[in-house]
Amino acid sequence: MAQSPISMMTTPTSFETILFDIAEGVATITLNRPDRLNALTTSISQEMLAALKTCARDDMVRCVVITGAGRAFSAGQDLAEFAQVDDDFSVADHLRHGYHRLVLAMHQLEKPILAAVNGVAAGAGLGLALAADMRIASDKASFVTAFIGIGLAPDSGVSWHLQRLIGPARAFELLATGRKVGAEEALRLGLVNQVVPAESLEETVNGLARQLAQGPTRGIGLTKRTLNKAADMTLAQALEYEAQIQEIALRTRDHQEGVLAFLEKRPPKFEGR
Ligand code: LHQ
Repeated sequence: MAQSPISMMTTPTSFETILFDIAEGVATITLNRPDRLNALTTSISQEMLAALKTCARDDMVRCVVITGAGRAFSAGQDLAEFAQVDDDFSVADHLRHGYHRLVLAMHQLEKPILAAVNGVAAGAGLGLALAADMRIASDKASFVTAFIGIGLAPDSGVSWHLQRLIGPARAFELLATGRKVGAEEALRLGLVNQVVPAESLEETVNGLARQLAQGPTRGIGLTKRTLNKAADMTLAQALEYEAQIQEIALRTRDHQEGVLAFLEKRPPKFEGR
């Protein structure tokens, strides 16, 4: 099938539209087109995907933070880039080659992902925030589904994540009206885990990320896998799946260390193995 130039994915060798940094077990991906509110281009999607692959491969990475440079988290699809597509452009292929890979990479990464939502998250930018395992929002953050504003239905996993987080009726309201939700309302709805003053967002997220990065990474990854699977299972299936996963968790070094540390009345020193 013919691909539009904006749909073609190649692995970049250096990053131009994101910042990527690894320190103390925490990888931070910063969407970095602040003058465009970190609107998502093919380039930013490719670079994010490459960074997420590094996060999956590198055992030193034990927690991932995704955030935006400047005053926005991300305004979603770059509509200027989108306006330039040619006649044989397929939006479905664009989604498959870009956002699907990103959202699935986040979902499948068996390491915790925190979205530090520093400002507006709209459209596919909201999709990325929702695909994280937790969202810590600045009091200046806001959430806009945005799709309906340009006559579109949800994509980038928003239909799947949003109704699971806030329920189908609220998800419908936000998708059908495009109403902007502020940080405090997002907290009440269960869209975010925590709201903090803008000036302490970085410190709060880094503190939590470092705490998670010092945790039993395999156990956390298996927890994520179990929750993901349970979302589509019957109770009986989920019980059986938990039992199988526990067999794996029980064989990790960090489980042994956790029990030993408890018995020796000292804090555990988890190595992520
Ligand atoms: C932007 C954008 C933007 C380019 C602000 N693009 N420049 C998938 C597949 C295919 C097709 C379509 O979509 C999708 C998935 C999606 O993501 S659909 C949803 C796409 N996103 C939107 O429709 C959101 C559009 N933006 C807005 O509604 C507002 O900008 C928000 C609510 C995000 C922020 O509003 P303000 O804080 O008032 O900022 P602003 O509107 O003044 O924007 C600042 C600048 O950023 C401005 O440029 P300028 O040159 O005037 O300073 C905007 O044009 C630019 N910008 N979003 N998505």
